[in-house]
Amino acid sequence: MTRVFSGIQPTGTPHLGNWMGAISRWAADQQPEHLFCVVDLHAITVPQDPATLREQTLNMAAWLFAAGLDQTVGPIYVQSHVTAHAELGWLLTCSTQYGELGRMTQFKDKSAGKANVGAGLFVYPSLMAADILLYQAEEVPVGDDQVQHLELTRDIAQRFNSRYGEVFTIPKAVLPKAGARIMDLQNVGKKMSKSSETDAGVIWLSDTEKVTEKKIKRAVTDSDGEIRTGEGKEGVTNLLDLFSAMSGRSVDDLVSEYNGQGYGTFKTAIAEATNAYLAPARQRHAELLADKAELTRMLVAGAEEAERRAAPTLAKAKDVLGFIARG
Ligand code: ATP
Ligand code: LTN
Repeated sequence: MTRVFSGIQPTGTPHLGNWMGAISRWAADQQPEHLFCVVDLHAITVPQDPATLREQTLNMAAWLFAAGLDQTVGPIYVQSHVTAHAELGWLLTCSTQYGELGRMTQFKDKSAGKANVGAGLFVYPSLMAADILLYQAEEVPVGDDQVQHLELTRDIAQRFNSRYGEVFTIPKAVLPKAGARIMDLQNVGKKMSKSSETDAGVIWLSDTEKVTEKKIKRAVTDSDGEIRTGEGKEGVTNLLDLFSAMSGRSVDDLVSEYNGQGYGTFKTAIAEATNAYLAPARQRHAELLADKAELTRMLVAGAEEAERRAAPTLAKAKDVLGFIARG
């Protein structure tokens, strides 16, 4: 049984990229050794309104359960409920080099042009390393934007192990075959992102069916009318990737069915497939959010189990660093 950990930030509502690259895949093969976390400590690396953060954390947790993740199979929880994350995060920050953090593209993107950049945004990857290493995770299912953070996590773990002894398992990123990087429907040069400026390019899981359809029909393509991948076909390729991830059919299979039918027919088929695909989760999400006390209770149960699993590694890391045991 492979140990798995992954996390998602409660910043904004999730979109189809998060769903394809992360949430739906986590649910597809959930096992008892898998942990999934709403990483609220990571969210505060950029300013957050407290009431909004509280609401979005529950909202994101509800999407995880709506995807089919089951608290009775393995822990689903909120990062700030398990203090070991912050504690190991600090220990690992002290084993991470300034130069390594400065090279992270996510940091460069999120700090570019900002006058006040919090130190938390800079040390974000050390906390992410702690999330993963705390549970001796072997695999981390993520979209491809997180591969660089995973490489750094491996370097931090290897450095710590060679200096203090074998404490951490060296994890690896696992990317989905389709949907690892869904692009913005209006700006195909950028990944679909919670922090996108153009609402029209992002399909929010919370969008109505009508809005979903409209956004797909307006997705940027090109003028040659051919449904295939290749140079200059970024918009169509993105739609094919999305369709493939949702339907489980190969891109080649979709090309042979739809090429020659025109973009209108192709987009209508994708819009219908998307709405049909998301319908059960959208419904379940609304039901879960209607009982916030129950949702919170489920998350606390997940946190208690996660805490139990995290304790031995945290204790070992503190011991090898030379901290005096409390007895
Ligand atoms: P933000 O814009 O706030 O950085 P985000 O949209 O990148 O948010 P995250 O919370 O950083 O979302 O990512 C959660 C998970 O979703 C990660 O595993 C990430 O790799 C994946 N993911 C994010 N965007 C995409 C995308 N466009 N396609 C596929 N996977 C994605
Ligand atoms: N950095 C990730 C979110 C994240 C994460 C993690 C993902 C925080 N900790 C641990 C996997 C494992 C993001 O921005 N998507």
